[in-house]
Amino acid sequence: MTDDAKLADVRLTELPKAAGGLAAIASTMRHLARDSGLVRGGKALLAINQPDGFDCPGCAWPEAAGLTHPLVRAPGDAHFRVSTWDAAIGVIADELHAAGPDQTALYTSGRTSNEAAFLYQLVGRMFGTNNFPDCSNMCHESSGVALGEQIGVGKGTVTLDDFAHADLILVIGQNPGTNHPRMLSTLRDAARRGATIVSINPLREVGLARFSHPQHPLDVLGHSTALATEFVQIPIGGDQAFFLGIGKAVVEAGAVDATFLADHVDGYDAYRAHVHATPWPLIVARAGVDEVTIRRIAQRYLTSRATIACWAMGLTQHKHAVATIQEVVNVMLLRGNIGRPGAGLCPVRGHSNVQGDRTMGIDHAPPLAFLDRLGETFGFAPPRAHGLDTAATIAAMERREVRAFVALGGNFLAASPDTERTRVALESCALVASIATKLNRTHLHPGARGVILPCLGRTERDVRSTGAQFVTVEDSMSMVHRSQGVLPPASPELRSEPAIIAGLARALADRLAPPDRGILPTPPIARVPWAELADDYDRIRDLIASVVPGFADFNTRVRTPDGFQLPNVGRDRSFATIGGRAKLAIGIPPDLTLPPGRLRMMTIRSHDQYNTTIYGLDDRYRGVLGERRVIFMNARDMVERHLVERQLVDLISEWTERAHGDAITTERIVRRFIVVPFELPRGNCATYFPEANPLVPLESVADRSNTPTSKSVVIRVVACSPVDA
Ligand SMILES: Nc1nc2c(c(=O)[nH]1)N[C@H]1C(S)=C(S)[C@@H](COP(=O)(O)OP(=O)(O)OC[C@H]3O[C@@H](n4cnc5c(=O)[nH]c(N)nc54)[C@H](O)[C@@H]3O)O[C@H]1N2
Ligand SMILES: Nc1nc2c(c(=O)[nH]1)N[C@H]1C(S)=C(S)[C@@H](COP(=O)(O)OP(=O)(O)OC[C@H]3O[C@@H](n4cnc5c(=O)[nH]c(N)nc54)[C@H](O)[C@@H]3O)O[C@H]1N2
Ligand SMILES: [Mo]
Repeated sequence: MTDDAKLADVRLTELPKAAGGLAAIASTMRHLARDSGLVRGGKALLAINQPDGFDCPGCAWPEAAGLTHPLVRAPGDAHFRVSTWDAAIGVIADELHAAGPDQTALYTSGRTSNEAAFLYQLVGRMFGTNNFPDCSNMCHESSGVALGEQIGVGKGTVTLDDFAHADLILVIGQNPGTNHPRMLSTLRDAARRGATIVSINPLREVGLARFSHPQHPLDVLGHSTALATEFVQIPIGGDQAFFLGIGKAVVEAGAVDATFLADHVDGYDAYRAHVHATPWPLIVARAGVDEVTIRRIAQRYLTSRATIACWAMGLTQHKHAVATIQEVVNVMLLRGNIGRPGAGLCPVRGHSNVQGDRTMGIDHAPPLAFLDRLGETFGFAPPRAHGLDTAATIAAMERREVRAFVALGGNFLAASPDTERTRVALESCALVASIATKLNRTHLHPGARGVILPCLGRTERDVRSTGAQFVTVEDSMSMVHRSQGVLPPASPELRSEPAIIAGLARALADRLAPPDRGILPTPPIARVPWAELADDYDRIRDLIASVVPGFADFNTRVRTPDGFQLPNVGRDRSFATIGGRAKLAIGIPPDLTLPPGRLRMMTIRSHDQYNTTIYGLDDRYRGVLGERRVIFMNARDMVERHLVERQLVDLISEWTERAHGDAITTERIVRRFIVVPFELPRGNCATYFPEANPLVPLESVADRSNTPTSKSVVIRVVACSPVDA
């Protein structure tokens, strides 16, 4: 390094030995105090996950309202102005009407309740579009595609109780210590009972090493439980080859469950031939894990009577994500580890209702059977052509083929890939409207018109003319239960999501069927009793019961203390939706060789953030305080590039596309990131989401699920010149 290259002022600390404990309580309380006022926050904390409380919105932090009136920005205005509800909703209805259904996109983030999601997809489809991009497209879409093909349902198959009976729990590409803290107590109980937990991850995440329970007095005083028995430090993207290797070892050992395969699974002969034909050296080279280790984990798997495989974004956000997840499913099918106690598949979801939103029809490629039932129930012909997902929506905006954009929650700009392009795409729209609990970056980059509608958060009481309402959500284990806010609303102006959507539906119906239309028949959208639905959510649930399978007697069953569980053709081993048999998949693992000098970058979460909402700049589990624009690098990769700890660097991603035989490379850059040495595999590096999103090329998506490859971006690291620094 040159003498005058500047070092950043960032504090790097020792990594803590355990996750949870007093520090975690202190941190949660700090955020509650800052967000909601300590009194509101304290009360909210007590009500989280109680039978009569609201569901933990993924990380137990209540939302701050921060918004109390509808806001509208007119064309040419520099600022938003306070508006009335009618006027603001009228602007959205006008713009949707002008753009038409094909040029409208309706985004959903995963906190939306079942009731709101159902109304939202209904109004969108009655308007005439399947353009329902959602956060799932960037999240577990790859899991949904992989599982849908292999077991006939795009969801996990385990229940919480299975964790009490598993011998082996694989935690693959997931950091529960930060992102699923409630899962840690489940893992701790499993570990105490003697279950083996194997973490497969490029990082030795502290939260998986040891855990002290914040509600357990002894734990808080410093006792902690060892969690992961074993840690496999896999390079980014090595999982497909790794699991092919496990499968090969199982087959070679003659340890498959032949009865289960014969009775329930298609494709074993082809699979066996495929693993025999794939040599160990190729598997080892592509997994980046040595054969001894692969065989050791395979041995653990062979001796386990019941195994659960959990995974999250470390598997879903790669070009080969679908094939990788299918290789995990293959391994599980080989020994019948699906649909029996203590065994199964567990894609661990993010947002509290992202799974339920999909069940309710938030889907750009909805099953035709769903559309048929929707059409029968509401007397209309839903559009059947596939709509746009998240990446396709941004590309369509760039081509001026999406003109009106409505977001039910979320932060589309900051969460999407290729931030700069997404910003320009949003700004090119005629309308960007958001229904939100708090302001975020997306709202600051509207199109010609911008509308922001403030809604009640999940923690707030929702009282309609028929009385206090509750909503429902579905968790990662397909349990449907109630969620009811306990706090007084931050402002009497706030409306609930179902009420806002019903209001939009009526305004749209007015435009599509003006009162002076003469003898023309009333269109279906004008025949739905939107106002009554918004006043009594039981009526929405009755409609859901008649459209969505598994929701019969919805209103009765959801009033039981724990709610109810949806049927699952994987768990019941019927595989009824795919002809009665599960499928083994054949895949060839990718060659991960990088061009000289390049690194493969994953974008990950820190402790003090919830997706695009950053609560603090510390990541105490990774020992970085006060700064998020950091790049974690292997020390030898640093030396090779003459970089030192805390040096300022620019990160440049490269994306090559082949068009008409020509290769065209585009570059994206983020400046002044800080180098932090970290124990990760050679050739790999990590940055934080969303700071590094400008580097993720819009076209770099997973095969078949179209999920942005946020965990696999090829970059080079360049020292900032002394002038920059
Ligand atoms: N506090 C908090 N909780 C959250 C969220 C939050 O932002 N903050 N977000 C919520 C949401 S929407 C989601 S989807 C979940 C996300 O939960 P996670 O999936 O745990 O989140 P990430 O930080 O993206 O971490 C992915 C993990 O995958 C590892 N990884 C990366 N690439 C690979 C790979 O190629 N192979 C393997 N085996 N591992 C890899 C990373 O090292 C990291 O440990 O969390 C939810 N909960
Ligand atoms: N590079 C990179 N990009 C990623 C990821 C990654 O790992 N790396 N992860 C991806 C993943 S897994 C996901 S899920 C997406 C997340 O994408 P989004 O879901 O779009 O993003 P969030 O940050 O969760 O959205 C937060 C906003 O939602 C609004 N909100 C919160 N609660 C409510 C509510 O109850 N109702 C309403 N109406 N609004 C509410 C608030 O305005 C808040 O600012 O990001 C994806 N992007
Ligand atoms: Mo997510």
